Amino acid sequence: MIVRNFHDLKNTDRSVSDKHWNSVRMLLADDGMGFSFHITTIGGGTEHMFHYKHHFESVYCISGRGSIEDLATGEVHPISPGVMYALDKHDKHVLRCEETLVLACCFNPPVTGREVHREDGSYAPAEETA
Ligand code: 9YT
Repeated sequence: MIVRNFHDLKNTDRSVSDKHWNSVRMLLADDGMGFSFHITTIGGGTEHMFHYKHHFESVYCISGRGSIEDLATGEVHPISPGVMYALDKHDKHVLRCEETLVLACCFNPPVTGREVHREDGSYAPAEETA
C-alpha cells in the first residue's frame, strides 16, 4: 500500500512548477500503478494550450473556476468544483483559469516526473522519458 500526504510532497522533487502552474505528483510511473496521479494548481487569469498526444488524461476540479475549449469543435465547457473532463481522444484544448484551479489529474500511461510541456502542448511519450 502507498500512503502519501500532499503537504509532505509539496516540498520534494515530486512538486514540479512552471510559470503559471504547480503539479504535485502523488503517483508516478515507478509506483507501478499504470497511471500517474497529480494535484495540479493553475493560477487565475492564465490560459494554456495543452495537447497530450501520447497520454489519456482525466481531470477533476476540486476548487476554482475556469473553462476548457475543445479546439477540434470550438465547444467551451465551464469548469467548477465537481466537474470532470476526460481527454479520451487526446483532445487538443485550451484551459482558461478565471480563479485559481486546483485539479486532480490522472495520466495513462503514467508520467515519469520529468516531463515538461513541449512546444506543441504535449508531454513526450513514455518510451522517451523512461
Ligand atoms: C490540467 C492538466 O492538464 N493537468 C496536467 C498537467 C500538469 N501540468 C501536470 O500535472 O503535469
